[in-house]
Amino acid sequence: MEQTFIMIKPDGVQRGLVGEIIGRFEQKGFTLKGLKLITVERHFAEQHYADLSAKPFFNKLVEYIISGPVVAMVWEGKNVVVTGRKIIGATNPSDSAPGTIRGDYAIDIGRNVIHGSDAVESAKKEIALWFPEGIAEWRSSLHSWIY
Ligand code: RTP
Repeated sequence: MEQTFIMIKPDGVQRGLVGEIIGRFEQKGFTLKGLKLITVERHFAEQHYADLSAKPFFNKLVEYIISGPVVAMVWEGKNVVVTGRKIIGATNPSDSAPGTIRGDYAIDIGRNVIHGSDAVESAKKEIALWFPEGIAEWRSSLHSWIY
């Protein structure tokens, strides 16, 4: 079953949006497979965003991610990578549709509340980076009829 990596960024944690965000993924029908509150070091944030290291906003982005604890999660379900990105909304909150997380809770691209993997391959890499201890296997009996 497909998995994605979702991170509630420091502004989302500080604004008390953790419960709301988790609720949206739960209500959609996805399964929570990994969850932790963690403050990461500069080197780790740089590794997570390595693909963006040439961008002019890279340093600002890294400062933002290490500015406080984040909530790192693994969510599982059919097409969860693409659907997760839809639930999150466009990168720039000015373009995010109302009803999406960024559309409802963010204004500034530099404080856009949440990250979600952009492809199945990057999800695998990000899950391995953020959960080197592995993900415990469990399956809700309620979910057997959803897929
Ligand atoms: P994310 O990785 O956080 O889910 O975001 P994304 O795929 O939607 O967007 P991406 O282009 O990968 O950018 C990663 C994060 O960098 C910050 N950003 N700042 N012009 C700027 O100041 C700027 N552009 C991007 C955002 O926090 C974005 O989510």
